[in-house]
Amino acid sequence: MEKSDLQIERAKYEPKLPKALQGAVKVKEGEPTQSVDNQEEIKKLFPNTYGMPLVEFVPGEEATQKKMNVGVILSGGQAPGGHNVICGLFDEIKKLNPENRLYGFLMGPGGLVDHNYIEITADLLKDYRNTGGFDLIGSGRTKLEKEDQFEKGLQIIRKLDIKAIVIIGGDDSNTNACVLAEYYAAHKYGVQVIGCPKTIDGDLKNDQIETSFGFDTATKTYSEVIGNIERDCNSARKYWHFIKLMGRSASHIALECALQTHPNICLISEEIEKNDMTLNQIVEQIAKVVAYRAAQGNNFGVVLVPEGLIEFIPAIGRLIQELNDLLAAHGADYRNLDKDAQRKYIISHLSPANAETFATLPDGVARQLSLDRDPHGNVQVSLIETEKLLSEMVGDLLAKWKKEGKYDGKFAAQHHFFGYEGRCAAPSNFDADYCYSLGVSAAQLIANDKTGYMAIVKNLTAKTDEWKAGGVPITMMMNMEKRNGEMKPVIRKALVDLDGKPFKTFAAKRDEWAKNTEYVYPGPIQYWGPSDVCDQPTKTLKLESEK
Ligand code: FBP
Repeated sequence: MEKSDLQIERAKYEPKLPKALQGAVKVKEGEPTQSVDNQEEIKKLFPNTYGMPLVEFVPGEEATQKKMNVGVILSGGQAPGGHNVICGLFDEIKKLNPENRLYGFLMGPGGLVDHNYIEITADLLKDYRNTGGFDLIGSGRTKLEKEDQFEKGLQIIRKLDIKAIVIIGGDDSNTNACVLAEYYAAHKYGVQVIGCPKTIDGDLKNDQIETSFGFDTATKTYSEVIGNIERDCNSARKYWHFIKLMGRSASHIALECALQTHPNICLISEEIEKNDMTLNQIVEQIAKVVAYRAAQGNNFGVVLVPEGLIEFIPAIGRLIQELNDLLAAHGADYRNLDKDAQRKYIISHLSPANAETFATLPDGVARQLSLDRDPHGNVQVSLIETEKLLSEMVGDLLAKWKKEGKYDGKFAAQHHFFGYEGRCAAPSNFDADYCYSLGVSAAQLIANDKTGYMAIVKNLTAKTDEWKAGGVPITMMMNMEKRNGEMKPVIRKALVDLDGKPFKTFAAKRDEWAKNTEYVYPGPIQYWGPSDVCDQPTKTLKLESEK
């Protein structure tokens, strides 16, 4: 495979590790833990992995380790740095004992069930150090939840003499990691399962996880392109750019990009939900800014739209809830109908209020909402063109205002969706270091016989040397939520905190950004150069750490 000059140079980068992980390591255990909610139910469901203590790694004594083989799985959407987690894991297990082996299961959790794997060797890994993507072993969204999957997985685990499986994934995949850990512990199979916090969405965070990996690089990549669009917009002064940004549920990505680029408008789904806003109110809010700027002679602007917006508009959220239950219960009879019959079927099976909301939605959106969910029961919001829906509705409202003599500007819209563009970018120095450290922590959790834990690295706004590494019991992050029509134990998703510093900082500035043109052009991620440019974490992380 031919490599770019940047790839060749970047491969030489040596990720920095926290002090505690640089030499031999020992475990310092904290107090027993509890789940964030529904303690009794979670304890009952996870009797073997509930209540375990937090773990921190501190410098220890060199000791010879017994040989151990490890399996690794990449699960869900790509996130920059996944390859570095695998590199950290590989290097550490080889350091513990050169005879240790690492196996990669192919194309996500399905690889474990179907026994598709490769051995990951130093030679293979050398082309993947500090690279983006998950292409070393591929990823997938197969949900690991059934006993027969766990048993089939066990066959290959036994054949390869694997001591532990590391699942690198988001909240859903780590929930499954915990279910698998509990199952293997309950059956006394002696197989450990360790999770690792991945997702560009940034919604896998809590008191123990400061950020999920990939968020840093993805938001910097999107902010670079948003900045370029802003500059184009400010040069031609003739378009309104509607930019949808990935992040299935939470608006962390949109918020971080807004903090980096100062767009004229950035919608935050969590605020829209809290204020019980309708789609028409959102449209009116945008149209007012367009009209204000037009009156100043500025017929241009940039609007950031979080991907998950539609689910947070309360009336549409209620509709989706009922649709989820309906599809879970009657998906099979509905799937064989043609398009028109499907629409009628849905309207006739919904409660009157939700049927009315459904009937008023543009055809394309209504259809997307009633398509199959992903294997974890989520609406596939990346397929819904909210940016176009909003700009069309804004255009219609402005045309109405024009007729009424309330507005006299020009409105021409351009649409963009940034999601896949950022998920496989070469990891920033932050993500390269963070991911490598997570891989090393995962190896240490395994060597220290832990199961049902997620590898963590904290204190991330300090110098890498001062980062703190360890593990958090996955059950500690769980509560009960409805999925596919049933109450299930899941890791609680972190939405944008409207009382938190990142949102408040944005909220204090957004009126000025709407009226004036105060764009910031962050430029591309830099891998070499002044530390102030190359090693800075996200604004979200910095503001959150200020407390
Ligand atoms: P994960 O939660 O698995 O990290 O994936 C998140 C995400 O990138 C979302 O932002 C997006 O909605 C979704 O994946 C898209 O999924 P797919 O890759 O299957 O199209």
